Amino acid sequence: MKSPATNRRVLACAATVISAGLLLTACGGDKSDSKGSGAADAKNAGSKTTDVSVTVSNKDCAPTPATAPAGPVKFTVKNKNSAKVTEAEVLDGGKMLGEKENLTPGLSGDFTLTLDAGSYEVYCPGADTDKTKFTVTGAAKKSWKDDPALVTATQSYATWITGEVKELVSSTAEFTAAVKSGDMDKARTLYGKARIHYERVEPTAEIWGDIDGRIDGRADDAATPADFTGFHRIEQAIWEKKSLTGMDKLADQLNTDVADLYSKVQTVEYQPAEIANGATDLVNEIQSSKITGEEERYSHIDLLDFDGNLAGANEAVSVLLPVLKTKDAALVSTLATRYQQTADALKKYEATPGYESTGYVDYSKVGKDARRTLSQSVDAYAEAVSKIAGKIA
Ligand SMILES: [Cu+2]
Repeated sequence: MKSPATNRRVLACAATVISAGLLLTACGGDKSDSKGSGAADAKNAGSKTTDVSVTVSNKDCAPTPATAPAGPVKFTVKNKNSAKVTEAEVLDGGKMLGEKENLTPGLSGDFTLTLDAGSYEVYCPGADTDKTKFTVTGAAKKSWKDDPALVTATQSYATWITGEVKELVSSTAEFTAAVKSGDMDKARTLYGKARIHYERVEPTAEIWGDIDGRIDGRADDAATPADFTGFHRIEQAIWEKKSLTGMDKLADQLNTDVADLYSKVQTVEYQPAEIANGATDLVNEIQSSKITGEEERYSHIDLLDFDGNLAGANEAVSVLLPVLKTKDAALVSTLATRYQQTADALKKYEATPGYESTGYVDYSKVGKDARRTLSQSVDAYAEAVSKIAGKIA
């Protein structure tokens, strides 16, 4: 089950992006397996959408109908009266392609996926029968793998992600060593050095459900105080409680969790539309949890996270540019302009060495109007980034 931390973030995105439910997903190691596209993409723009309804209940979440022809499938999820089953996800071999969540009794919502022939599952955590098979029939479509430029794009993205997570592992080791030795000053400046690597790759970490919650969850997401772990738990100890007592175990667990992430990212194969959706997620992250100051509420190093999210989005966009140029040159130039405007807006807050050596000022000192200006440039960039997935698939 996904972490509440992730739930809240996805919910925060839902207002701004249609593809909010589409986290960056990955298909397994089987190279011959071409099914499972995570995005409502352009290649099927002409084909008819199949409507599938899913009612979540304490008992199950069986889809009706249980089969669909390959192409766009719109899942409408309803919760009539279940207090404990409030979401439904579509899984491909255990990996989530799309979802609708936070459906309290009486609520409904939908998401659309373009699905290739194959066997999927509709999953509703908490129900007696929590998984029901969903079959997509028809021939497998022409694959993006036939386009060498897209293959190159996905490979360079994978290489970049792996490199970032490797640095996450080493910078987290340095940070947690300072925490365990009780060196408060060192811990304060090493915190951001590790955080930025996580913020660059966050949508990838979200592929594996609760790993993101363990590493990056917030106090208000945790079901019990013991469930509040990871970076933000230690952040709270440093900046709010001003004591590192009891942090040893949490530091060890954080190292284990980022090492786990590192071993997982080395097995991922990305799809082009998913890289594009990951970029959208990152830009929306800036809007929903950095501009608000929500994420780094104790340390106020939000501008560094902003930098990380923006760099992660820009990397995802960059690997797709060679292909995008051949499809929509105007969008490419809009992206470049709006990225630059966002980067320039952030640059205004650069400082050397900066607050807690982050290279930026203390975000709690950035006023309301200034935050609004930042938010406007992020919004414009997000709007352009959200168009990429439909162009490259
Ligand atoms: Cu985060």
